[in-house]
Amino acid sequence: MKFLQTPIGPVDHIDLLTVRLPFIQPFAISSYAWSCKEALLLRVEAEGLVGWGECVADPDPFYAPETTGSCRYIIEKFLLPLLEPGMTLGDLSERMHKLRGNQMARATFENAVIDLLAKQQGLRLYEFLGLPEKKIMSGISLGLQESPDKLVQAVQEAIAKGYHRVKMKVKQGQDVEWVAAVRQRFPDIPLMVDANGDYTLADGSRLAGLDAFGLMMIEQPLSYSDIFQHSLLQRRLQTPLCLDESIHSLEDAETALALGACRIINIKQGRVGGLIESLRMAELAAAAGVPVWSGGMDETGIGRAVNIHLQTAAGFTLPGDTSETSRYFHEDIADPPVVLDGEGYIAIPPGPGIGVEVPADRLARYTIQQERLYSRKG
Ligand code: OSB
Ligand code: MG
Repeated sequence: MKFLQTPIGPVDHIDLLTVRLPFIQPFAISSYAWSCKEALLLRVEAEGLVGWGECVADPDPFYAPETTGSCRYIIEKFLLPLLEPGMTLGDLSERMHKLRGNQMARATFENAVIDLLAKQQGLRLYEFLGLPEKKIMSGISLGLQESPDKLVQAVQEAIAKGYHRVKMKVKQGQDVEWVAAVRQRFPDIPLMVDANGDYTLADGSRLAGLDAFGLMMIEQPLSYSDIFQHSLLQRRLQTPLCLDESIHSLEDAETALALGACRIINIKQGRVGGLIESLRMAELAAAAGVPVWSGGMDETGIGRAVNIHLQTAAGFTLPGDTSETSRYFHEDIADPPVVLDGEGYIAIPPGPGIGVEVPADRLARYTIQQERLYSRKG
């Protein structure tokens, strides 16, 4: 990773914004339902160039322990003070690694700095990371639906759009029969489920009932903090397990692979502390012959762009959860929006750095709080 040697120059301003964008429809998983996207945005400015970092933490701890509140605190008190002019990106990354946990906060800061450095070099993010250009496969994550009919309808729309695979959320009491309804109508589509930790090992036979449907994988069936029990479950199932919530670092990925707790890993750059850790994990998985894919946190166009660039890395051989902007938002804060081409692929956004722009009027419309955390001139 040669880009780790890039020196970080002086920064003029650092601002932390909170944005709130209404969802077109609520997004429900087994543990919670969100009706809007509320996120922290970190804006790092130097000589007129702006690096953006979107924090994937929610205001609540129902997907992960981190929250917008905890991330704000960690960024301000423990991350920004690490920055010293003249240090390299690798130095900063090493210092950030001394913080325990708080991966979402770390990713926010790292992403903003990397975006700024790429823009200063006039490089697109994937180029800065030393990755090759490629078209990105698309996938959609359908939240829990009101009825099997509505679910089948939503799958129908996703397939018509050209998505390369469909993920459906499941939970206790809303699983096998719902998957059966989709499979009956679409026997061959690449299909997977995500339980967001709603089951225990005692539900093993229920989960084994999913083996009949030729799913690509079952994502995070057991607790958000478990790896070992997933390894016991995996032995009882034919369907590959995929871990999301319980993987926060390269070491977690090593543990999961060593135990056989999953055969696929969902890499969310925001959940694992950023792009650098994500690339290490992708390398580890590729060496082990384990496919990875990029998850999403229903990000605005800023985080979505980062996820797109990341998927140019080797190892990302499965479609991720990057879906079109228009299925979440009437209007996003970033341009251009994510759209699928005629074959269901996603293009890498065109500009330097993350490649999307954040028009000031658009941003102002959705900003509910803003704070200057640092200014060089006092
Ligand atoms: O488990 O992958 C998940 C959204 C919020 C919290 C957790 C998850 C998700 C998604 C949506 O599945 C992915 C996306 O469309 O960005
Ligand atoms: Mg998931």
